[in-house]
Amino acid sequence: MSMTRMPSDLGGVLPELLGLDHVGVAVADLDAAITFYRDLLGFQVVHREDNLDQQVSEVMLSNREGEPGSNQLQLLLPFAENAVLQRFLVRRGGGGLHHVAYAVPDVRSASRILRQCGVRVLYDAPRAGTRGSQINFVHPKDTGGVLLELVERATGDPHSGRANSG
Ligand code: V0V
Ligand code: CO
Repeated sequence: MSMTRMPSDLGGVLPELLGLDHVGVAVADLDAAITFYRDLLGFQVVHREDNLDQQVSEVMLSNREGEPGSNQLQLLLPFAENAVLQRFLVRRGGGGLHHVAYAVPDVRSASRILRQCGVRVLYDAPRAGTRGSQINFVHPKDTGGVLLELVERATGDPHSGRANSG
């Protein structure tokens, strides 16, 4: 970890962290992974999307379809030209835990606060994430080894706990 300022110096960081949004798992075979999580563990596929910006095919699964935004697992199959994720797959022997995503009400402000703490937030401006969300990432070398994603869910997203909680 290489934080230059600790949260206590700033009077508390991310007071409105909404909780876990999803866990991202990189896979080399999407169908095999879906079969495992759906048929063995009882997850349901709740969303599929090709994200051209991130160069991944994504499948979101959940085992609590009625509960908005909870217990989500994101399977990621990199496009062939996604060199970074392809490298990750090779290093992890064909797949592995890739990132943990947290929901925040405002990804710009969350990114700014984290940057003020000295951690590397990857994008200057948020980018397009799943289901119309806006996302940013914190470098795994600044989090203790886990790539951290920040997600601002789209307004009205039926899976958004915030939108549903009024
Ligand atoms: C790389 N490293 C990781 C890692 N990826 N460590 C933990 N978790 C990961 N996911 C480590 C790697 O083992 C090396 O450690 C070091 O970082 C440099 O590796 P690299 O192969 O040279 O990787 P980089 O630095 O080129 O790229 C790593 C970053 C890249 C994090 C910068 O993955 C990135 O830009 N990620 C953000 C975008 C993304 O991940 N998109 C896919 C999800 P050693 O060997 O030096 O110790 S898209 C998504 O979630 C969406 C759309 C959504 O949720 O809506
Ligand atoms: Co993600």
